[in-house]
Amino acid sequence: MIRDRDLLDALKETVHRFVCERLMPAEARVEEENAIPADLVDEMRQLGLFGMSIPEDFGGLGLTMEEEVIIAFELGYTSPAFRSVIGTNNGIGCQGIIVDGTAEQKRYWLPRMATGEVIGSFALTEPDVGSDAGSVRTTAVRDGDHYILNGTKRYITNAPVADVFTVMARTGGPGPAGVTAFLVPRDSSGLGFGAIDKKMGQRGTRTCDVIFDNCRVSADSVIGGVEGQGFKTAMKVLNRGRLHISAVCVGAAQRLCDESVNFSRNRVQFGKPISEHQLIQAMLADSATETFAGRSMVLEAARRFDEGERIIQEAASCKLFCSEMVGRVADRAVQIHGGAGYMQEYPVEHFYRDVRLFRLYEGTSQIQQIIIAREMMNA
Ligand code: COS
Repeated sequence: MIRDRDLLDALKETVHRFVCERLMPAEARVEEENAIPADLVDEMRQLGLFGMSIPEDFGGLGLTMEEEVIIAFELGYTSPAFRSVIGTNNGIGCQGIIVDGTAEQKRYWLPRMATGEVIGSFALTEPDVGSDAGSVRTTAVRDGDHYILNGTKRYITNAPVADVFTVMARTGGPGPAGVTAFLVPRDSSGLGFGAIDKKMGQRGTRTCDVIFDNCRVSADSVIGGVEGQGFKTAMKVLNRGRLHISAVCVGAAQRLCDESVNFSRNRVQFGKPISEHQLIQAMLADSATETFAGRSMVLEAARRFDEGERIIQEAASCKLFCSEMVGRVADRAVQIHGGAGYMQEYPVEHFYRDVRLFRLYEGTSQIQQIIIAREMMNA
């Protein structure tokens, strides 16, 4: 749902200019330094990007899902690490509070998350729990007005800088019904962090273990105030997150198409630009077609999400198709660049590594297939 086309176009144009003029020129530096320059993070704050999907009542831009994916197409056009800085605040790091939080939790956390003063993070994955999210082993035991948490969360995006964590921990019996979601502030006693992970790509985005060693949080940090709802909260957060990630994949695919067209126009072989060779054109055409398909399905699913439809299957289909699609597009982009595509001076080299993550996080491609098939059987 688009509430005001002119306003959205203005925001899209502002983000487009910011991406082209400020973020793209900094991509090589981010690769080199494995960090996002602080002045760019400040500019993202000023543009309101930390609060894109936080409701206006709490100081955010309150974008609908359709509006959000249109902006995510733009953000996906540059290194995914830039989007990741704001990603957890708009997505998995704050959506638990938005969808299931108490009025007090929303009032306390969301306004500061919307400005980027507070960074949120989402802690579900564990050393022995990834795809089987209902089996979390981190425990939370009630102790008077508090809970005591013990366990380890793994590969947690933005954990090194986050101020508050949405943590799924076990308060009850086995399986999804025994999982409760907590809001754990960084300064909680007994909260520790592992070394920063050394990743294949997405340099500039930091992940690490989050370790709970008799970590003490107040009882009112249970999201929604009810035990046993944490798995469902996580699933609702992921339904939305999967649409957002799909849009980022489309943005990256568009960039890879544009880089490929640009390179192939300038690279001369056999006496003419390689863009005039039909085997190169075939690769360009396949990439453009798949990008268009991804864009169309994400827009359609986002529209239906805004209309209140159950889009579990569609969100999983978007995540499956778009994350696999951008992998194919990145592969072709490297192929079109030839040996140059393997060199770090061309952006396709880091995109090739960066986009690999999209098929893994917020549910692997195989998990999306399972979700899609289950929804088909249950229809
Ligand atoms: N949206 C809303 N509710 C959902 C849901 C979704 N996508 N998926 C499951 N639920 C609900 C179910 O309806 C069920 O509710 P009831 O108890 O009222 O019937 C409850 O949650 C338990 O669901 P289910 O029995 O399907 O749980 P499973 O353990 O079988 O779930 C999957 C399996 C694969 C769906 C789940 O573990 C999953 O999504 N795993 C991937 C996790 C992931 O993305 N990890 C990445 C790390 S986070 S960056």
